[in-house]
Amino acid sequence: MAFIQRRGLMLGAVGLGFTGLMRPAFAQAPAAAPTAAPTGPFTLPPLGYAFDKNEAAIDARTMELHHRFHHQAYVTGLNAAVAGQDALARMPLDELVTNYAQAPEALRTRLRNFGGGHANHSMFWEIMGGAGGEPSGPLKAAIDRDLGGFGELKNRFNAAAMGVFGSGWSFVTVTREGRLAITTKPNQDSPLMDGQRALMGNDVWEHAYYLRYQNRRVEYVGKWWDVLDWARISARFDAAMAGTLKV
Ligand code: MN3
Repeated sequence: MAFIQRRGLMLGAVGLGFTGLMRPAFAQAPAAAPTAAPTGPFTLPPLGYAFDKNEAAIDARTMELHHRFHHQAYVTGLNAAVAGQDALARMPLDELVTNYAQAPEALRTRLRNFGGGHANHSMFWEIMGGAGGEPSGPLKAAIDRDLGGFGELKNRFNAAAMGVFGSGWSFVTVTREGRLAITTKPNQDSPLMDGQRALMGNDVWEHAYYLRYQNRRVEYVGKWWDVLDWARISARFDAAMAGTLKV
């Protein structure tokens, strides 16, 4: 009987809400509802150059769509995945991607796809915006030592990129032992997931090249070298060897 009385009081209180007494609280409800997508902790990094800077290989419209919408979608998805997960939300991106398999099972696929996508694209923008050419200094020496020289690197990297079935990436990685290696990954998987660092990589999802090249991935893969920034890639190599390269 006491329960019924209490329930009656509660129903009465709800009823009052619609008559005006509780209107302030009722009016605030929509703002508190979990409908707005979280805007952090991860954010879209600025491109660092104009959309037409890579015109020699990638048209400005593709660059804009790819950066503003495709990459943003990975950031948005990652923020939604870590919402309410304080330990995950505090992790730096490289640690989150490296350790995604230890996360709660219900989150793993989203951390893998969105976290990997955020890391891969952040690297991708950084290494472009240049004028191609060839590496020099310690990076050139490492390429000569581990990959048989720059010409051989290009041949092997391009063959790897052409061998990606469907969507994925081709990478030059820095292994745990500090050696360079060429590898591919499906979807948005990252070399971080193998305990390696991505020195450089090419996105061979169709969204990266379809407007200009349609199905001709081989032309895109060949042209891509003309917009690489070897100063930045060299800086990434130095950071990887110093243990400070993140994504
Ligand atoms: Mn992409």
